[in-house]
Amino acid sequence: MSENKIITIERHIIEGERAHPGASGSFSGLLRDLTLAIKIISREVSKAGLVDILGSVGRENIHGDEVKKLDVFAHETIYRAMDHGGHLCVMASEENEDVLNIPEHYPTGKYVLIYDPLDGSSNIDANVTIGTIFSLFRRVTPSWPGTLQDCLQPGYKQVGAGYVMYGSSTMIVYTTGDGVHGFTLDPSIGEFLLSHENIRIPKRGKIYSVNEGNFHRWSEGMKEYVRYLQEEDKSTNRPYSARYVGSMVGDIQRTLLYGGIFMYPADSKNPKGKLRLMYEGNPMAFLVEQAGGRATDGTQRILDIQPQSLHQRTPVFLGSDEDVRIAEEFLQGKRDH
Ligand code: AFP
Repeated sequence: MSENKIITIERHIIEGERAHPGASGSFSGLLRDLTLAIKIISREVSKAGLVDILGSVGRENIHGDEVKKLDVFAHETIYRAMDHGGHLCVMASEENEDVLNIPEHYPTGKYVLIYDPLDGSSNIDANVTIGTIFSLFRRVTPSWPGTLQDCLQPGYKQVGAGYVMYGSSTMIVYTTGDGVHGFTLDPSIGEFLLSHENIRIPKRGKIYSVNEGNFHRWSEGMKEYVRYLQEEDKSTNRPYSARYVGSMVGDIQRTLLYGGIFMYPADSKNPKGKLRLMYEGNPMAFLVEQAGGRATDGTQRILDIQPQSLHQRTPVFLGSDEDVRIAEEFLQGKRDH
């Protein structure tokens, strides 16, 4: 008989919290609420090609209800699942300009949730992997209500982070600072079961992931690095293979499991990069570091960046420790081959 234990995400979270004496259970409660939202979003995503949900906001479905775009649906579902649990003092969503307040008639708690409800949305219509990304902080202001100040914390202060991948199956991959663990949804029982315990990213990989269509907008160092990856050299496993989904969750999932490097550098069109520090950079950097990898903006650790605004952008270089270090050397002009 197989000795593998069957562990639901709920039990994993509760056992994780038990390891911290004095924990109130609030953190488990909020992850449980988030898991519910994720199941609802997963259900809608899996129907995306079947039902009339892909229309733009404002169109009506056959019932005469307004049809919401899937990203708006995901944004609202997470808010509605999380606003009344009493665990959060404020939220911020990639879909919303300002912070999202907890309604006055609900209790507030000590945590802050920052989320990208549906990342990679340009892939929805093609039925290609998309995801949800989330980041959790402890509040820094003393009492109700939470404010922008609670959100604008550097990534090293995250108490939890993760992503959901709506792919061939739905997975949650998360960390609370104690390794990275992956759970796969068994749709027949509606439970996420532990499928990838303690994910460790290889020290060096052989895959690079970047939107190479931007090549002519890159710095010389960046161009040189990619040329280096394409060169033939058996001793360093080059040339690397190129893979790019265009959904960060898909590209990061592969990078966590197989190693290599995922990049979205600064370029002449986006001098600060394209990806958002709070919604994409911080949570993915926390996961990659927890899996033993490295996450920088080319010069600085992403988790050390002090955010100035909710939607600020950052270049990202995430992946195997050795690969990201070599990329940094090229970007900083310390090597050219
Ligand atoms: P969308 O949600 O607008 O599709 O953006 C996805 C994303 O933020 C991230 O998931 C991808 O890695 C990256 O942008 C893709 O950007 P490019 O299309 O410029 O390569």
